[in-house]
Amino acid sequence: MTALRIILGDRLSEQISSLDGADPQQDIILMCEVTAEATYVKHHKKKLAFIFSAMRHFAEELQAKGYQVDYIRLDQDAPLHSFTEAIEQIFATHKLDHIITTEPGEYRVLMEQQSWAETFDLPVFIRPDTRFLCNHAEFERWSAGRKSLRMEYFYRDMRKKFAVLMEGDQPVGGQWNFDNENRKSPQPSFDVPDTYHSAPDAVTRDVLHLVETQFADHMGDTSQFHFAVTAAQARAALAQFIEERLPYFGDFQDAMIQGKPWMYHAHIGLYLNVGLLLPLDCITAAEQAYRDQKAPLNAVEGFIRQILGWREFVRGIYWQKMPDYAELNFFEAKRALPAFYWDADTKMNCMHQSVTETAQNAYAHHIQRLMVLGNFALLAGIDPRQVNDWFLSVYADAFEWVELPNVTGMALFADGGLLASKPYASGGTYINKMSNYCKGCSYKVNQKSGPDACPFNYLYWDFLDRNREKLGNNHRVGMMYKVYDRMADDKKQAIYYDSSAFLMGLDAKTNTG
Ligand code: DLZ
Ligand code: SF4
Repeated sequence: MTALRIILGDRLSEQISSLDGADPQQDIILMCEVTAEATYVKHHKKKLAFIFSAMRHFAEELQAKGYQVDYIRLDQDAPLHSFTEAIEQIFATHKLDHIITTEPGEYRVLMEQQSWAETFDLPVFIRPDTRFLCNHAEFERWSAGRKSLRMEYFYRDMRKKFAVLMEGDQPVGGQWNFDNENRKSPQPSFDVPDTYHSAPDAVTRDVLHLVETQFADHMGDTSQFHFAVTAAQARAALAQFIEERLPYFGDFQDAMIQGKPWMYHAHIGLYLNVGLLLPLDCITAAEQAYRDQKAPLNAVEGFIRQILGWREFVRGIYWQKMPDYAELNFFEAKRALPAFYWDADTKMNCMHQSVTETAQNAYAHHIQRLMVLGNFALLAGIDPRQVNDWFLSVYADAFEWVELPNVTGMALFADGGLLASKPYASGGTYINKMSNYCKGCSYKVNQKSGPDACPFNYLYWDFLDRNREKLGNNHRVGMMYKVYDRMADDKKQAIYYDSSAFLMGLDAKTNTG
């Protein structure tokens, strides 16, 4: 029995289930670069280069181990459009009995995989993605009968299940979560270590050329490409993070400093999400650093929570709630995404810096994404579909299973509170506390109204006022309504007028802030 084994661009691990039991002599492994995947949203150039280069390196590694890999490139004479077309091409030259693949990271692709049995009249085996630490059945069991789903309880169960940071049945340090220690303000004088750099080799240089020629109108450029593109390099990137940045990761997790895009974050999400790193390897390395007294508990716990808790949790929600989840729009937000999400042309310095760094690096750290870029979209009432497409295309680590719940659920509260207990809305004060952006801004963060006032300030109150019907009963927001209701009428009016003028300006694209 000869199998066609399919490996998609975000499943680049020898542990991937579609390779289980593979016969290197007989089976054909198919990997394909296809235009549909590169363009269904216009992925950032560095993201495309990262995925294609990592795919080509992985194919070479499999070939060196004796596997027969049929690798379809986009820079061949007639590039292929879709996965289905690529399979058709293989069947034209090979006699194969069945197809084996691993479930994808997107509902859209799962639908495509499920159509293959009929299209090709063959058995198709879609195996579970065993790289994740919580499978679908376990997540169903955990979530069954719960009124609301909160990551914290899920995370505690995962800590116990994998005996991570545990002393017997108790959490190390007597607390599950040290987030309250993780909000220190930034010091611009910090000498933040640089992120991992790997020089592009011949394979990567080919891919960079391909991306520049075939995807010239996508965001970003390909200069100074430095991502890891093999598992060995990704492990080096992880080791560098653990050694140089993990000790400070917790304290300054929410800090933003102008001109320092990488801060003390790990920048390994892209490697985890395509399979160059495995979750337990990252968790074990961080825990070891704590046990060796090389990093404090608040940093290590915070990092582990992202991988063992949040990452698994959002994936569970995604598969449980799709396809409806992609359509949710709790606030009925309809505004078009402003052009400055692409060209950074805005006077709001926090937005300008975050978009500029996104364009340069296909990366922004979580608090820029959440508190600046996501928060603005929430306050301004931008259509969740457009916000999701933007986040999905511009970040190298973004695949729909992780991007959609983070944006729709966490940043936009467009699921009405399934994922978060209240909208993550904030005015300029919090951005000012956690960054030095406001110092270089044309707007004044301390001004609440008038042409120079920080737009986040009035938009925050206007957002609450606009959505009272939907949020008024949320007891975590109730306090803020009390503050608003106590404001003098002229203050309320100023909020309304400033917000209306600003939002009309956004719509007219004359005043983009
Ligand atoms: C994101 C992406 C891109 C840009 N290109 C490819 C590709 O050419 N070939 C491929 O196999 N996968 C690619 N991917 C990832 C897919 O779009 C999709 O996110 C995953 O296959 C879902 O598991
Ligand atoms: Fe952003 Fe407002 Fe600060 Fe300007 S003043 S950087 S718009 S928070």
